[in-house]
Amino acid sequence: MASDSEALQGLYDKHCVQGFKYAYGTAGFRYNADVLDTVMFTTGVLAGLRSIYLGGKTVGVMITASHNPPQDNGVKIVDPRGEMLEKSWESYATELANSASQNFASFQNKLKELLEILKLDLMTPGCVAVARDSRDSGPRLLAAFKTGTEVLANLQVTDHGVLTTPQLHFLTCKTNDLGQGAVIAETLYFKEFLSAWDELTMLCNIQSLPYKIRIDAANGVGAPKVEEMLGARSFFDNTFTVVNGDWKNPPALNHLCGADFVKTNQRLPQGISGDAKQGPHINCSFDGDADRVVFYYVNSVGEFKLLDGDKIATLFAKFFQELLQTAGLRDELQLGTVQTAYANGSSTHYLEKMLGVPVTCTPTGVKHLHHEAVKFDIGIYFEANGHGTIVFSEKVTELVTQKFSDASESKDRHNALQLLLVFSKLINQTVGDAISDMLGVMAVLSILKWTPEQWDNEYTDLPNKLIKVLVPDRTVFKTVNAERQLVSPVGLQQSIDDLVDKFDNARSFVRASGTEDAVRVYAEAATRQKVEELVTMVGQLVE
Ligand code: 16G
Ligand code: ZN
Repeated sequence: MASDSEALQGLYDKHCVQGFKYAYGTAGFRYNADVLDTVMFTTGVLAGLRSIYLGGKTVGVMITASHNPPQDNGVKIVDPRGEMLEKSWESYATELANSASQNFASFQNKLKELLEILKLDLMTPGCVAVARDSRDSGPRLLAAFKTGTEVLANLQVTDHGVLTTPQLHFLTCKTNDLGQGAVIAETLYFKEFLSAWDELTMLCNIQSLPYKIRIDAANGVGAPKVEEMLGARSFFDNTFTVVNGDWKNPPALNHLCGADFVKTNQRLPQGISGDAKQGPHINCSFDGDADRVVFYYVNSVGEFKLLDGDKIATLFAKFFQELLQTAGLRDELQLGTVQTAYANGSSTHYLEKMLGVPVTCTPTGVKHLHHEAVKFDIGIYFEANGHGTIVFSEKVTELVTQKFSDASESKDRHNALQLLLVFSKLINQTVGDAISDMLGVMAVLSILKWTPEQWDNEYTDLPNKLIKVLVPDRTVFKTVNAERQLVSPVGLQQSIDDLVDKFDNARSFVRASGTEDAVRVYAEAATRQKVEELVTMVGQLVE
């Protein structure tokens, strides 16, 4: 405890160094691990304050840099329901970190100011749950974080050790649901999703997966977790293989593998070959903290075919629409999808025109998508990069339970109603979760009896390309309309539009990255060659 100045300084001096300027970005603070000690310390303080502010509810903290290279790390705060930290607190987090990065006196003043604005007392009890991914800077940064929590006198800190990001979101939510006294451990996560899987396979009479699955775990924390989880069921015996599972070798993390590598380079990761002798199978890649997943296969003529976040969203949309129809709930429950500007134009067309499912577009970043998805009864959101989930409103459970008690309903209808409930348990609704999404996709494919090709054939992606352009100051690139239009630099959007008009079926947008010092340029067009031309030309306009 550090109510007096000297004790507070003692804690500050243990980890804080001066001079770096921090900003809470799309997914928290994320930088080279060498500069993170100070912000880890202040995040310990801030997470504690957030818990006290919320009446002692448990607030989660995840130490990870997701798909970034091994030398990076980061930290993000998770609110009690498992969702991302509320926006107004992002600025408190940034201000507190930057005050500590100036000197002790500024930190002390900023802390005092926050306590006054928020009307908080450092003596009030609170709870924080923390976990980290497999990076080698994790233990050092965790220690700085824990010292920060000591600034609060009565803060209970639960250290969950090494977890995937979605496990931490899930456990944070469960801790608050189950209340004081409940034993919250990782086993709860495995149990929850495995029981949903058991229920589903029993209900649909699925004895085994239709084909084998190879999981590229990006040499990250997803590897031991998915192995432990699937290993616990004989159902999965001989049906899955983990490749790039070397999570105890931090320099290998995300290197030539993982969801981001596969999506960005549109090619197979290291360790997975397109060899036809493997027998029928599907592949998927997680990212470094297992909150993203993309699928892929190699077709009969040897081409690499990606089944990304858009394909996952459309698969679920089609499936749930049919399920609602069979359950007799199509008019009563609203199904909708949420995408970003990166969604392939063909996927949006398929959802809106072929399926008749509404699509909302939001800026990049899970918090934006999640926020819109909860407005639907069944809200499916996926970024093209594979990050996403499905959220179910309370009305789903209520209506299903109500209909279920009606004995006059047919057997098919009963089954569909039950399936809706089981899916709401199989999906990690708190945040995108590679393991839970993977099981969700495998469940749908097994029920529909679809091969990867059949899934892929629902629509054809427009050729697309994403490039990164380095500019002197990316903050001048300001967008509106869910990042699809630039309002600054003035005139640039008009020039892009004039270019796009010269191409068939084309689209292009430019936005400043929220995680890197660069501007991203995305383009789609009717052919590979045209998309190359367009993206290069728009890139030149931006430079
Ligand atoms: C973060 C976001 C991810 C988004 C990416 C965009 C979360 C948890 N993660 O990793 O969803 O796609 O940023 O990065 O929200 P960019 O702004 O550099 O393009
Ligand atoms: Zn991630």
